[in-house]
Amino acid sequence: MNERLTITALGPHIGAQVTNLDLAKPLSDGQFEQLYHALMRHQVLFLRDQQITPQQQRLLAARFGDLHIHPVYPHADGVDEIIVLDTHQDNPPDNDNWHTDVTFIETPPAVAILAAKRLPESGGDTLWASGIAAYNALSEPFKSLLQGLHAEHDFKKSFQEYKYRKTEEEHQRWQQAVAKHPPVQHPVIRTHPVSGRQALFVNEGFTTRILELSEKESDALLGFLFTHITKPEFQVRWRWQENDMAIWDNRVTQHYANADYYPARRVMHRATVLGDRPF
Ligand SMILES: O=C(O)CCC(=O)C(=O)O
Ligand SMILES: [Fe+2]
Repeated sequence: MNERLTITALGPHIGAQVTNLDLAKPLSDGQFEQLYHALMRHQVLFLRDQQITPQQQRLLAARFGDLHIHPVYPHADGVDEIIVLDTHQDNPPDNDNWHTDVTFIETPPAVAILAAKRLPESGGDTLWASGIAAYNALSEPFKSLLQGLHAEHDFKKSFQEYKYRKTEEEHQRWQQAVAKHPPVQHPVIRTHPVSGRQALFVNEGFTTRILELSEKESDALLGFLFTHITKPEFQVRWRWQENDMAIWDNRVTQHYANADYYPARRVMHRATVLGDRPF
């Protein structure tokens, strides 16, 4: 059996397409190793024509580590670890901001796996940015300034109360999630635990302030960094087809889900693999 994956880079900094792999079947150790290696190098991988059930997606994700169960997003029937992002007229998209998933916990996800189940006629692309490329593009004095700094990440910055008031039950779930998720602190620059590469690790979705700076300094610096990450040079943009999958290294990337298709419907399934404490 030919087990070699075909990996085609989509740009010099971030993104690659993988062919010759069926993610619905259990991967051999050799296939998994190649996939993981490609993920470390390219940070986000794309695969077309993947017919995968929530159960199979959970099994695939579990190869990468322990899975996260999201505190507020709904999940697939009987599969708590698979988030269903079903956006339509009455449930507007809310990932149209640059963010790294779940940085509001002490051990933010290492990897996330997204499957496109139902797409609008056009639009709904997703963009990923490399925190490694963004960091590398900074000047040396600026890198030195950032090295010693820590930032606060807060669940409430993206999951705002007004969005969770449709029913009493929904509001209670939100309140419990807030109580369970006080703000956490992470370094502004993190070191990838496997590749050793350094990456910018603040994101507009969850990062509220830099702890060692005055409020005005923090606002100015975060404002610059949030803009810096949006440079197209650091990015890859994926135009989805149904049954596409994306796998990203959530330790060193951010992403933005374009909401241009609203109010049309779009359904995605996500599995989220826990990581370790950033350093
Ligand atoms: O819907 C998308 O394309 C991405 C949504 C998102 O931010 C996520 O799955 O983490
Ligand atoms: Fe996300």
